[in-house]
Amino acid sequence: MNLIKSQQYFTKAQKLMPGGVNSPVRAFKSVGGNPIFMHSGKGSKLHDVDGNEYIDYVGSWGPLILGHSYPAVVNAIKAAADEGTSFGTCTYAEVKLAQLIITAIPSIKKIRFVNSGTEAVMSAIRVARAYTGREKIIKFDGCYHGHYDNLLVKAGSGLATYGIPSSRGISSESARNTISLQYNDIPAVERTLEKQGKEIAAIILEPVAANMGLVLPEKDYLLKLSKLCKMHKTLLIFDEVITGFRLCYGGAQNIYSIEPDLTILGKIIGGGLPVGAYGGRREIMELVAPEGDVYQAGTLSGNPLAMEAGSAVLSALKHKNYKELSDSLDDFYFEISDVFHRYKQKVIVNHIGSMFTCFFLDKRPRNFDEVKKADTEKYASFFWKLVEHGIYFPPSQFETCFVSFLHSKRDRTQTIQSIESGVKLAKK
Ligand code: KE4
Repeated sequence: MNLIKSQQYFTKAQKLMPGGVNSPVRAFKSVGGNPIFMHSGKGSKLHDVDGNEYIDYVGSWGPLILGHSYPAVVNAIKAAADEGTSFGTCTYAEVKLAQLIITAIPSIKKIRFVNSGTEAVMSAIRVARAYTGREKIIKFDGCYHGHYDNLLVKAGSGLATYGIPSSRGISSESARNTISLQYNDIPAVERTLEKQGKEIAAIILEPVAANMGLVLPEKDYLLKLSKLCKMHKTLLIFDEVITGFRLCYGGAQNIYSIEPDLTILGKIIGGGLPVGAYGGRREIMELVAPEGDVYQAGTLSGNPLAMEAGSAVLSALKHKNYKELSDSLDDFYFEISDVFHRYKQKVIVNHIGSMFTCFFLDKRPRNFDEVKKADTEKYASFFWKLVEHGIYFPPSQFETCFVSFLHSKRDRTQTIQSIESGVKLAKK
């Protein structure tokens, strides 16, 4: 397979940027080899700089539920750009996107746009501390909420990929206020709230965990968390940066019928442009400056191109049939599992809607400790066999695959065939 240009570009990139990348998980370190440089995307396909084509299951790590270069999104960005790229003023584009999101997610009464999920998480934690007058935060091992100092503790995504529980450079002060517990372990939350409830401002989690690979909440887990938060006057923050508009036209909260106090959004609501957002109960969000005295600001927050891209995505998603997509994928996930089963490969396929992970494990993982037992070497070999067959999975066992509305039945058939070819090779 010709990856010459990617290798040349990576050699140059490594001289210019740390690890040659602008985000660690792109560096392919956990799967070995050099990262593939992509040149363009169309629908479900990616094209690299050497002319190879791939069926893409990364989707820019979640934003591209409508696939690459979705015409309505591209046209919205072009039209907005023709009017100017940024004004540093109010624009109607922000109002439009805010209205679409607030109509789709009832728990969000007011919303603030920022430029990344990390920025949204930082700001939500700040306003939660201001609202409760408390400092401590509960998070969960393997959940990832961006590279915010306070939450880079036993985090997932790139930290899990590199097996680093935290990060250097984090002050002991900022980590001191963070308690990280096992996901899906209600008794641990009960014990912690019993002991320290009066100090805990918020519990933050991914309602469906996607940064340790895909791990689903167990029955009533989210409901029990919500009840415990109410009992201890601790705020419940759903980080829906991935799940927002991924599993339905709204948040995972709409599916599980839970109303968190605050919600974090990103990825899909920006259609591939840099956007994050936090929002929730009116009395909490009204603490945010300039209405209140919790300061948060951003030069490019609410950028018109990103706002118009987001509105184009949500306007298109309003008419998409999420259930049909999910139902059409049940056979796909079954066939993937069946291939591994037929070749006696110990692989568990966790899936929900258009999200899935192939864990090289023999038991369905419920939390980060169990996920960490996955055979990352086998995953790495599997990843490269798929690349050779024109299939692009995440370059990490601890990330989630995403299917778009643009992936065709033919794409799925080709993927199954490629997985079977790869597994057959692995058996030799
Ligand atoms: P950003 O700051 O990267 O926009 O968002 C941080 C974030 C917050 N919350 C959740 C649930 C997230 O998944 C993320 C970022 N996701 C990772 C991929 N799993 C970003 C990929 C990367 O770091 O390059």
